[in-house]
Amino acid sequence: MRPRSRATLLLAAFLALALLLPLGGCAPRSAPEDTAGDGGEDTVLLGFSQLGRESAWRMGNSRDIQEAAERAGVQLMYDNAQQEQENQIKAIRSFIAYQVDVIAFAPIVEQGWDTVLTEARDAGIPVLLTDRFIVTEDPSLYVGYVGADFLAEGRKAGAFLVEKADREGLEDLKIVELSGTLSSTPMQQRSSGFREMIAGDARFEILETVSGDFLRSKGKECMIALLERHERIDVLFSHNDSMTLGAIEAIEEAGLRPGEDIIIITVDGEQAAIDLLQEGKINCVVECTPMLGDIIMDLTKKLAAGEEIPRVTHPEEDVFCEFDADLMDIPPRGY
Ligand code: GYE
Repeated sequence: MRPRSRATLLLAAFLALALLLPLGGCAPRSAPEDTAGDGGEDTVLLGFSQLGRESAWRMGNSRDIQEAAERAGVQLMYDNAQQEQENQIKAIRSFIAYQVDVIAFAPIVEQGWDTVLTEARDAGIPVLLTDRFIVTEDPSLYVGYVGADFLAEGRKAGAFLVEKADREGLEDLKIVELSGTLSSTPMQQRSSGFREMIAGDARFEILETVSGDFLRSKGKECMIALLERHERIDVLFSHNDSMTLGAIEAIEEAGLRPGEDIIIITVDGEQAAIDLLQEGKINCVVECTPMLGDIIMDLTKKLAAGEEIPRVTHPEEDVFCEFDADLMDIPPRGY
């Protein structure tokens, strides 16, 4: 049996005290309901492997998961893999050895998980994918996925560009794409969704796609190289805000005006990107929320209780762009 968390003990003490103290009425009081939902049970132990610290999105996601675990009274074993798949595999193995109730992880890439996930399944520990997908021939290696719909995000980015071209009568737009980590789900699906929306439309041409690995520093480096290689760039589609922030530095250092000389479309919605959207330096921000913690804790508790969970859970996500009437009223993003 695992030790109860402090929150559970405090709640139990509070309930015991509440039962002993009369609240003023004359009728005998019945026992209060267990509103926390975890009274009397063992604390649920969740092993979570985060992939790294590459972006503000990721930092926000890590913080949100840790805070949500506390709120939910879930005991969290947290490991950060510093951008290495090998470290994630090690962390998952240690969660298995520790016999956690549930394992969740954000897979850095899609391939290469079968062996370790088979070990988890053999140990009877349910595995929840968060944030990114894996590719496997054995779908029983994970019980569900919680995270964004990346294909939809790519489509929203493409739809914005089509709308911009329609509204302003733009033609012959030369596009460069800064992609995320190769072989990661958001990189592949954001690309596909975007291409789907502009396919067959002669107004658009993708000149080149380069990977900036979701990093601000690489976003800048790549943009410098792209500006050197291409005489004219009209549109930048960047797979995350961190790379976009780096690219904007490069664009400004080259004497160009982001948002005007180059249309900028980005994904995530971190505060710094929203600020630049409001300043006119970014034209469209497709939201991808890192706030997955509460959903993860909810699903974790269900799995620990042996309940079924949906195979796929997507959070609700928005798009913010220069055409929005309420552009200046976007609430603080928290990441
Ligand atoms: O867009 C990016 C990152 O997997 C959705 O990873 C995530 C992406 C996010 O670091 O900023």
